Amino acid sequence: MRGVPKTTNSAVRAWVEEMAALCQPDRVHWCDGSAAEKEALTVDAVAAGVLVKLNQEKLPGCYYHRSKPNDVARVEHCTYICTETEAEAGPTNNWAPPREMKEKLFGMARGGMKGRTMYVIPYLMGPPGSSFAKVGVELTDSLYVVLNMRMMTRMGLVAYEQLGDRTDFNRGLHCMLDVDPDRRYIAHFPRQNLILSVGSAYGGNVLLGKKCLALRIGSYLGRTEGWMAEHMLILGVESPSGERTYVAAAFPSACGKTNFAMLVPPARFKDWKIWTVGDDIAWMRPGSDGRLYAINPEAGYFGVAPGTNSQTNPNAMRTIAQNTIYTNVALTPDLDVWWEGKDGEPPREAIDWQGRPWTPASKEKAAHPNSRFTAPMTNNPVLAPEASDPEGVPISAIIFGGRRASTLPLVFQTFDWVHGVFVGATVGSEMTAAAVGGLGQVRRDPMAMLPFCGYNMGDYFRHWLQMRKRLKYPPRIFHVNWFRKDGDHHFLWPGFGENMRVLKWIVDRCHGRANAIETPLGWVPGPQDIDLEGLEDFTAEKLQKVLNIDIEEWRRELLMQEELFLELYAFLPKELIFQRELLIARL
Ligand code: OXD
Ligand code: MN
Repeated sequence: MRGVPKTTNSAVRAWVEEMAALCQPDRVHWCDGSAAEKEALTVDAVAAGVLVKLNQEKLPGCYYHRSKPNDVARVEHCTYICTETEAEAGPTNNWAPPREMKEKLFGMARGGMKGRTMYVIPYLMGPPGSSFAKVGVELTDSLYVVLNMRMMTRMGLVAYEQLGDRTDFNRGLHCMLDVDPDRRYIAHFPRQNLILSVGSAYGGNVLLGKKCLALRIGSYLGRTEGWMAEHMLILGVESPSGERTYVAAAFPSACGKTNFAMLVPPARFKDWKIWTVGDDIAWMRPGSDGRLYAINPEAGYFGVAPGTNSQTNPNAMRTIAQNTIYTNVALTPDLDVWWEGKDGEPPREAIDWQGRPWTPASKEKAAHPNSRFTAPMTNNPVLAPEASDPEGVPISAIIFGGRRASTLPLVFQTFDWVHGVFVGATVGSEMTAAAVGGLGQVRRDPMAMLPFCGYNMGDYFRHWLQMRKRLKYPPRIFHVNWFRKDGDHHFLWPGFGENMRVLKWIVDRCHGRANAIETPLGWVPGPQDIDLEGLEDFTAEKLQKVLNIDIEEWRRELLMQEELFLELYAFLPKELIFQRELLIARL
């Protein structure tokens, strides 16, 4: 049965027909995105055991999901960029010839939905009516995907309205198959605007609007169309006088983008306000006034649960108190959820993320370190109304950052755009649980895009350099490190809401009203330039430590950076090699 098409767009209909003939589902369900549909599909998901209804008194509208233990994070080793040539994908991506990969994955999908339903998910990335926005159609056999995509994107008929009778939508096919890690592929075909995902049912591998379209395919389209798709949060800083300054920040996965995007200023800054535009992805393009404008293409948050509590992120706790899907956290006997680092005492007993009995005496964690919440952005009490502005917001500052126990100071400002691109290109970070493998090792993660750049990283740097020519008022570029530690492995900087102190310096620098000291790395705040009032136990000496630049550590850092540069050498813009020389000379 083919279901009733919810669009007259013949290219969409043809794509669904073709894929249904291939995958042979028993039914085709054309999603419309309505509230009634959500209700009905949620009932189906509970009946099928895909979702567990949580305690509705404590968590109204909330549900729980466990993925297979072999399927809990993004899988970079199974992620492919299938450009026409290997050089176009570049040395940091897995590549396979498009025809070969399509044959293989369509072969795997053949008959793969027998006995199942194929859901047709039309979705819009970006505000309706925005010239930034892109349409995708994801075909999936997972109800979990439908219900998550409904929060993470503007899903439903709105997407067909934006598309009209054009044919340039992203085609996405997702088949769970038997969720076998040996038969798992996330393949991107940028030239064809096509994504094929098989063998997974988890987050970034299967919610195709997010990493696959908004970043990998998006970055490729951005280069050809003259815009940028970046792994960045977007926030608005409102000063006591009502001035709003917008900032975009790129930190690698699970390094606190969601926390930063929802920051609650400490008492000292009570007249300041932070507004969230987005927490993970920014699409940016030059505006007619010469500034860089950004939208958040998403409509929800797929955030890391462990460590989220009313101290670290009170706005996230409010956001996920209703209408949220929790994945791979622990389940308590009264159908509440728990994770390491949640408020209060651990439950006396629980079911862990693998479905096994758990108590505080258990050796293993109750929640998977990469367990997640999915919530609509409209739940966020500090959602910026501009998040739905089709024009986006003008960006004054771009911030790069990583998780670094040493070497990188709390904050510095780069000398100019080209220097900023060099600093972004050399971002290093200790790996987290968001991707499989390598936990804790420092790896280079240029612009936090290493797992998400849909083409050659060297060309991506070149694109960044070229964007400067199209901007009359380029954003200032900064680098931050909230994670520096002392000799006893204690964090030197308190982080979270206190990051407001650093953010204020950044904003003031953008408006030309804060001082700084020139160092070999860039401009660094002097001892008086970060407001420490009300920050207990934080001395000027500690500030000096967290801002310190140690020349010996930097010599080692330069050698570590060399690793990436050697890998990319054949493709690197010479401006970056020159920036490296300049840094060596300054050091
Ligand atoms: C994410 C990630 O889920 O970066 O946002 O892994
Ligand atoms: Mn991310």
